[in-house]
Amino acid sequence: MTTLKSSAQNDPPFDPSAAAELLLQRRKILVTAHVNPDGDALGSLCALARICLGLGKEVRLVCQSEVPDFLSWVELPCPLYSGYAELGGWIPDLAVFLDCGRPERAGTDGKELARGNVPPAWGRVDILNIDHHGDNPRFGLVNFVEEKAGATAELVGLLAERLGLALSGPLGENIYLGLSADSGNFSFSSATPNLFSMAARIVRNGLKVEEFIAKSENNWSPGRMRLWGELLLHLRLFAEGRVVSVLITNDMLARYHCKPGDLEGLVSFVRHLRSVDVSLLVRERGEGSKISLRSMGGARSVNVQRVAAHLGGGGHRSAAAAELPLPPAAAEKAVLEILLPAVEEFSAATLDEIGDSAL
Ligand SMILES: [Mn+2]
Repeated sequence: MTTLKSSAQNDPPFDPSAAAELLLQRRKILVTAHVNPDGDALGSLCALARICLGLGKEVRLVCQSEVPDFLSWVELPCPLYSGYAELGGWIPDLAVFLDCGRPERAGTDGKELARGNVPPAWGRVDILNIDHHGDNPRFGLVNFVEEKAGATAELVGLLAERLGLALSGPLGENIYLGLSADSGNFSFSSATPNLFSMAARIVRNGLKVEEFIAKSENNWSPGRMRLWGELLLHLRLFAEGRVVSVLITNDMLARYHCKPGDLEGLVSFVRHLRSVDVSLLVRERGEGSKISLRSMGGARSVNVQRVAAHLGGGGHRSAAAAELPLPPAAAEKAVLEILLPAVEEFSAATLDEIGDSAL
């Protein structure tokens, strides 16, 4: 007899009950997500607002940066504020942090709130922390933090269902956005059976996949396409092609009338190269640079979270980022100094493994 087993099937189910209970107890809910929101952050943000509104709560959405162009098609359920100062006399009795591996990912307001520094009239504001970053320091009163969740939206979806809300209509679409964004359109190792079955429930509830892709993916500007063309033309390979690096300056963005959001997906795209174990994107930002790293995913991948952590950043095993106070070329050099030995080490370890299993 053959027994089929997979680690994913054996994962314990994620339990949203403590998060659901806390949400039910509170009335005025502030919901925030990380700066420079991606599909998971914005999808989770909108979904959580819809959950709160569905429960008859008052809700305010706060994100310290604008909705990027590539997500401008997402319909917000209520206004999005850029900071607590804009909330006027409105005082929350709960703050929900979404997709924030650290409180400061929500910007300065989020960082101060987590430290207990809030406007004097507010008093104490408890935090519900919903996230899937392994290095999340569990800064909430309730922490619904599951590293094995493929997206924060997966956790928000479970929370909605626990509260009796079906994942359909705009709520279903918001969750689907988060699931597809963080799983690379269902292609990374984060595309787990649980994530697929939630996506299937949403499709069963009426989401039209083709229409979703038409508005979420097939919406590039000519400038964005040409920018990618130039960047791909000049990508560089290191460690016998196991590392690919793309460097972007503000001048290049300006030349093609592009914004940083137009780079969304590029760091994953260059992994299409056959030889590549890790992709690196270095982008000029302010006085310094933002670096993003992706590895192939899975248990046998290079752990880029560790590389990012060396540089003061964080993230997941196969997707991580950091900010460096260096111009792009110097930032790339600093990353490669840590990354290349890690890739060499990984190759040696993998060869050992293959050698062992061949015996
Ligand atoms: Mn996420």
